[in-house]
Amino acid sequence: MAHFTFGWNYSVGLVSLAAMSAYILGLDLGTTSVKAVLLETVSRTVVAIQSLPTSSDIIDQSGKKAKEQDTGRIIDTVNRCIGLLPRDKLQHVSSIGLSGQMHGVLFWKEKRGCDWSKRDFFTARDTSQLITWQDGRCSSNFLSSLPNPGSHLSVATGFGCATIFWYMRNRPEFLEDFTVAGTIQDYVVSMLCGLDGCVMTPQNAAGWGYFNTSTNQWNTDILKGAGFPLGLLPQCVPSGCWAGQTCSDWHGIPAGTPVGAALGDFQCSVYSCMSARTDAVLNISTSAQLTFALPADFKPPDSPQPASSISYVPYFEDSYLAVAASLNGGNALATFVEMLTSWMKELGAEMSDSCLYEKLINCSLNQETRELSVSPTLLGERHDPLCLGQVTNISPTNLSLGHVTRALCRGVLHNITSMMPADRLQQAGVCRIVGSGSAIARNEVLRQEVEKAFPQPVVYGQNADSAVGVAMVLCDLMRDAYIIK
Ligand SMILES: *[C@@H]1O[C@H](CO)[C@@H](O)[C@H](O)[C@H]1NC(C)=O
Ligand SMILES: *[C@@H]1O[C@H](CO)[C@@H](O)[C@H](O)[C@H]1NC(C)=O
Ligand SMILES: *[C@@H]1O[C@H](CO)[C@@H](O)[C@H](O)[C@H]1NC(C)=O
Ligand SMILES: *[C@@H]1O[C@H](CO)[C@@H](O)[C@H](O)[C@H]1NC(C)=O
Ligand SMILES: CC(=O)N[C@H]1CO[C@H](CO)[C@@H](O)[C@@H]1O
Repeated sequence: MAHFTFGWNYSVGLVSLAAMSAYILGLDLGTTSVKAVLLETVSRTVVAIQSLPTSSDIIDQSGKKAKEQDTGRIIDTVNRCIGLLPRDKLQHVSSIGLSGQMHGVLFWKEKRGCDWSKRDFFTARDTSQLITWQDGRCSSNFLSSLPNPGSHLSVATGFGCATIFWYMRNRPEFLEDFTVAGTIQDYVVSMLCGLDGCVMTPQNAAGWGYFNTSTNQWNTDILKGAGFPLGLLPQCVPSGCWAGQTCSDWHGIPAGTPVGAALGDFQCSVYSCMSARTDAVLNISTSAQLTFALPADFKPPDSPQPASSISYVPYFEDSYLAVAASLNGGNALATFVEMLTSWMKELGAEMSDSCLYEKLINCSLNQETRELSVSPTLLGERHDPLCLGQVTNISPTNLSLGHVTRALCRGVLHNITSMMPADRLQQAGVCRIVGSGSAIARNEVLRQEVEKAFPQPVVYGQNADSAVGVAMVLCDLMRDAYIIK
């Protein structure tokens, strides 16, 4: 296997970068869609962007809460998406970076996992379906029967190693058909480079469970003791290194183009909008996440901390991101709008969701309310699904639409800051909050609440985007302007 690490004196990409005005192809394989971007290396700007839904979900007929996606359809979508990018630019792609949905696992056969015979694009062959991070087959009883991981991250249903354990115990014959396993983004890297096996970065490996991020090694002793098929574990390589070079022309991208080992979609999304180490990223779309980079000497705890609302995921080099992830974000506001729309329908006064949304923002923009309190945990809590949303401190004078909308937006912010308090950010040296995500972009009341919730200045800029992020990582590595160094 060709394997080049990024060194400061030696970089494959740099040679071709100097030779021509070049682009980096960033590709993100998400849960519902594929996105491809071309980043111009000199200006570090996005010059083309395409995204297509994968429509690859497989309906579960087992009644066992399986969540699988059709690998062939995902690969087909990747090819169609790349095919929509301008061909003249694809011919000048100097490197390719991939990120994608984490935790999931897909199996294939060594050397046989794809077919390049239809020149220019490959089709999946001899692979399993992708068992995604949303797979629910591992019950809590099943998970508690597994050995304790030698990792600071606990193992959950939908995590690659848990899924492999599930097959090992429930359908061992299924595993016999395969010799290699990886995430969907690792699979695409293997195929593009014609690798025999699979290489995986700590960003993706940590999401499978049973991976020690201090040593960057799988928990082989623990897994071996439990009879786990160790041969399916990918080879671990550093985040931000090459996996190999393309073994064939691909939509005009010349054979021999370097391909980075696949990264995690979350880390790349953070990378796309965290422009200084002292930034924290607050991302509110359907759900909400608040993230900052820990100092270089940070060491994660030596065992899983299931009660903690903050988790530590590997970033680049030996650094970590602290992450608070809440289930509650734009979905709480969307539910409120849907509720009002349906009430109005019942009352015989119809209005579109978008018009209603605008009016809600208008009427709460200058509305203050301190007493009325909304706890928007509509989906329950991860550890307590029955603890649902609440509205408290209702008084007759605080019940206008403006009051309620304002209180709801404040509740969304209160929820995420209760998981990662503003003090904690200050202690960590965070100087600025970068606001991102569709809910923040469209809702000025939410932005006002963000600005009230943090003493640091808030900026709204580049939206968090994994495909852009993975291209930026390669661009910065080649220019030696790697932020994390
Ligand atoms: C990771 O491995 C090192 C070296 O064996 C060990 O000291 C450490 O406790 C392990 N970390 C976890 C979280 O188990
Ligand atoms: C922002 O939210 C989107 C959608 O939920 C998610 O895919 C992405 O990873 C998030 N990024 C960050 C930096 O939190
Ligand atoms: C915030 O939401 C999370 C669920 O995502 C829940 O676990 C937590 O308890 C909530 N906190 C507050 C104060 O609402
Ligand atoms: C919102 O307020 C602005 C200015 O006060 C007004 O021009 C606009 O029509 C309002 N929008 C709605 C949907 O009421
Ligand atoms: C902002 C606002 O109207 N606050 C009122 C909410 O209700 C309490 C109790 O009735 C009042 O004291 C506040 O003035």
